[in-house]
Amino acid sequence: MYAVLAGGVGAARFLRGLTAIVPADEVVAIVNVGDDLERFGLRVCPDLDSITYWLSGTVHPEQQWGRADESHVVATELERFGHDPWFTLGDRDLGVHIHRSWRLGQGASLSQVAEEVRRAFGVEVRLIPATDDRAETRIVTQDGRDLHFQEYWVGERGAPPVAGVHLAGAADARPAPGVVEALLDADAIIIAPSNPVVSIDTILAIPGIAEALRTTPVPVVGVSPIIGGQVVRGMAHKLLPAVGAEVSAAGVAAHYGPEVLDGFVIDTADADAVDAIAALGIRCVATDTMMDDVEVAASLARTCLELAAELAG
Ligand code: FO1
Repeated sequence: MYAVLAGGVGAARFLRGLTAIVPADEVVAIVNVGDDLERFGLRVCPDLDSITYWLSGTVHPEQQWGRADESHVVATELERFGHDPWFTLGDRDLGVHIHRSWRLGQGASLSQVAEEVRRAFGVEVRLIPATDDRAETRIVTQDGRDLHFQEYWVGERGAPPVAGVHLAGAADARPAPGVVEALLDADAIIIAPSNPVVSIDTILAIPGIAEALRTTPVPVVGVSPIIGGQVVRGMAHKLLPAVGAEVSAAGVAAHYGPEVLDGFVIDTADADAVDAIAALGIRCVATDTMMDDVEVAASLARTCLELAAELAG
């Protein structure tokens, strides 16, 4: 069994590669829920939904989030009442949010609903939210505002300079059922090339998860989300400095640290960082990490599993 700490798009691409080389039903993704938000009384889970849509082949190919063949009839009707369409919810996407919110209203847990949704989409990878409790990524801007992640990223296009990031509610949150067990029983644990601050740190901030990673005998291999010193997608380059981390492959390895990481896979463009990362006590390998297609993602996944096997040996 393979456990993958996952955010959104980068994790989805990696999981497509991993499930090309190992049986999908041997893969468990522990998914960030810090991006989640309530909209019109509905619970929206961007990272769980992005991975579900990617792995079921229903993701919007250009946006890389939301659904392909989407329409926005409901969103347009909502504008009739003066609702600002700052966060677009398509009609097909709303189907998931309505079902999820209805089930949560019946008392189901988020992990129970995540299991129903991924099965309904024919996704064989088990998707477990990092926590069933409320934990919300907040961005503190340098001008003193405390914004929900989506208000910062979508509402303000990620423009405001960032002073800090925190996961509101983390102190009272518990790992969802199956999370710690997966981290202790896996053959390998992979930290996907997701945003280190708002996708991975927000998983590690749930009490018990970072501790499980530090104490598990299972090898933990991370994948750098930085290629050639640049982020592949998103805003990690704006958030890493806010948490005191350098925007580089070595900076991310140091940010996770040798307590968590046993190995780190970086891109060949950053191969000059291999020695610096090894000096941290983290075994480092350079390979092609730009997952433009499933073949590269599969090759990257294979490199991760080979490194994990070497570390286990
Ligand atoms: N991203 C945008 O840039 N604009 C949107 O209106 C938007 C809506 C949206 C709705 C559902 C969903 O699951 C994701 C959505 N996203 C949107 C992407 C979202 O901000 C990101 O997927 C993650 O939260 C960050 O990786």
